[in-house]
Amino acid sequence: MLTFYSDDHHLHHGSCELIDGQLLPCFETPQRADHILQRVKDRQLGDVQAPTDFGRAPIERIHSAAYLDFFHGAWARWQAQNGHGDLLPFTWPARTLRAVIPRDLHGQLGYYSFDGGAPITAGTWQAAYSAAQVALSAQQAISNGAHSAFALCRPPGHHAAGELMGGYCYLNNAAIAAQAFLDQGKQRVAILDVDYHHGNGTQDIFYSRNDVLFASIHGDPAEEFPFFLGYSDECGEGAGVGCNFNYPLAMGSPWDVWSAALDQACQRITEYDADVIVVSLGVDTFKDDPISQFKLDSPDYLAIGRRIAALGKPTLFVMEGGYAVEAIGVNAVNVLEGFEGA
Ligand code: SP5
Ligand code: ZN
Repeated sequence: MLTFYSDDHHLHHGSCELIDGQLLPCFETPQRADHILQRVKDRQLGDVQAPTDFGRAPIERIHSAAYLDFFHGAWARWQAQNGHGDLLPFTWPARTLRAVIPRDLHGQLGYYSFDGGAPITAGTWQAAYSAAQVALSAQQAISNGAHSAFALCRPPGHHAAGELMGGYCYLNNAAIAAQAFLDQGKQRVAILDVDYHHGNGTQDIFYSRNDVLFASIHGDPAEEFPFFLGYSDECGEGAGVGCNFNYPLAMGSPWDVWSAALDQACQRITEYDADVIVVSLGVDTFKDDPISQFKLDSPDYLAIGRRIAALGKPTLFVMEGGYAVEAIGVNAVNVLEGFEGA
């Protein structure tokens, strides 16, 4: 399997995130992608290629120009104010407030974000832009005939909506790639999100459409981030009714419970008869993940790959979460090796 990867991810290295009432060192670190790349090489999964630059147009199919302009320019504005440290939002237009766009930098940051977990640093835009190009390049490889490809994206993307960053995510790499498949002539794309957290951004982007099916297995949002989306009664709206499937699972869920949900999600994808599958590949379902509460073990990831392969469709794997850094390479690459029948 071809892997696409850019060193630009090192340009994004946030200091802290707001978590459990504290500013803690970011769990989402450059070492994550470094470990995955090392494992890809150790296992000789296949060639590793740098991305092609497809420009901003395919990103604008998912994110508004206003959002991208804000994100692109935020760091320079912060420096012009002699700001210290990373940019982190602290006020959001929650219920009872107005969704106006203020003039102030932090006002706009609150408008375009939903949590205090996605710091903007000097290199965040470039890292996120390159991650989107990594996803688009892997998408292109499949368009050109490959049966599968791995987009080793960092920062991740599935929490980012059209005009919203949060949950370590800025640009929705999986959604950008899915839209590119459609723009190049595919009729139906299925996105299977196996990250521990609900892919609220991806769900929102495609919620009223029937050309993208979204299926997500995740910690029950009644008890887990992102709390405000990802419940089982969210089935899509308008033309998208019947194209959104959430499988929220209890804290502590083990492999047998998780894999039963995977079977259900895969059954829906089979019924949908997608032309191509995009997997939002988070491995924060691992038993030793520092911020998550499922109990999957390393061999289980081989079984995930085999189950996805049984769908028999061209498949694009897009890296999302996973914070047990020592195991992240083994777990992520196990999915890919399981898919390839290793
Ligand atoms: C891409 C991705 O996986 N983003 C996840 C963002 C999660 N942010 C909130 C995490 C809250 C964890 N709370 C438990 C802390 C344990 N001390
Ligand atoms: Zn996650």
